[in-house]
Amino acid sequence: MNRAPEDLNEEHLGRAVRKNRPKKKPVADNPGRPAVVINVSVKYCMVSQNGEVSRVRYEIPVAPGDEVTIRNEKVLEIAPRRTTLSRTEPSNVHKWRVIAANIDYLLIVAAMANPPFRPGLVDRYLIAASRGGIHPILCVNKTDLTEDVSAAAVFEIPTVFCSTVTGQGIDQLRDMIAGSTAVLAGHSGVGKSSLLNALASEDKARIGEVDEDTGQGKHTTTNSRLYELSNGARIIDTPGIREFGLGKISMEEIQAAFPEFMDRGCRFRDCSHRDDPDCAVREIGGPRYASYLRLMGEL
Ligand SMILES: Nc1nc2c(ncn2[C@@H]2O[C@H](COP(=O)(O)OP(=O)(O)OP(=O)(O)O)[C@@H](O)[C@H]2O)c(=O)[nH]1
Ligand SMILES: [Mg+2]
Ligand SMILES: [Zn+2]
Repeated sequence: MNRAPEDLNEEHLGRAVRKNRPKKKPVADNPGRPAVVINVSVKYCMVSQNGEVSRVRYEIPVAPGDEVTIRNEKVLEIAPRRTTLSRTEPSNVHKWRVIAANIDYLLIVAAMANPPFRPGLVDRYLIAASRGGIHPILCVNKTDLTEDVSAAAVFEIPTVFCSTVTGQGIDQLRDMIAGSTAVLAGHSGVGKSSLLNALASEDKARIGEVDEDTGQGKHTTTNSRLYELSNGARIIDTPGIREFGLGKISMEEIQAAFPEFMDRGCRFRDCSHRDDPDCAVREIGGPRYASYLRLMGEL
């Protein structure tokens, strides 16, 4: 009977072969310890093991939310990522950056005023969420500043109207993400860190103030960081951005982002909703249609 070489056991190997075999690495002695990445800087990252935070080196690129194994104060390996939120670098559209890993919810934070609402960014986050397998939740913050939230009520995704001033929506949002990992994303100044502070109110003593004071009376987040809440939620606060680079977008991705256009009764089933005749979507128009045209313009 022929045996594959790996079937051969010790008795089948000559003495010389046995002697020259590489020594076993002492892996069994120190298998490493599991941890979650909370914050990344050059060469080093902060990791948490059941709330105990330490600083370790890494060579394989890591992102907040990564489940890693640590050995000898170094990241040994990263577990396969369940989900990722990624975008292209502002300076290089071919270079991808993983913003966060293993996230369940993308909290797209927007304000109706100060700064003004920009639907284009929400559209882009929705495509990123769909690509990354993450559930989006639109958080319309600063509702204390304006009564009219109609511009934000057009998205067919779970939406929470909230205010860190009046406390509106905070309990609802906390319940929605309990036991999950969520990432706060949006323009600078919309209130991401304020929402984190409000959501983490019970953990304040442990977490401390989230913001970093820039010394100019302004608190701007400069580095993403994961926070562990007592309700089991993990929240990643990220710096505000102007643009969200998506790389190349496909027609299918855009159409999937506008499910409400499916059954509007266009003459053609494969209507592009641009210049096809008898297009009901074009006829109805509105802010979602404007969003659609904006994204189609990028194809
Ligand atoms: N009126 C009002 N102001 C708010 C609310 N939430 C936050 N703010 C204020 O908005 C400003 C920006 O809030 P931040 O939480 O720092 O915003 P951010 O999204 O984390 O900003 P970056 O870190 O720069 O991305 C601060 O002055 C907050 O006090 C709110 O619900 N209502
Ligand atoms: Mg912030
Ligand atoms: Zn159409």
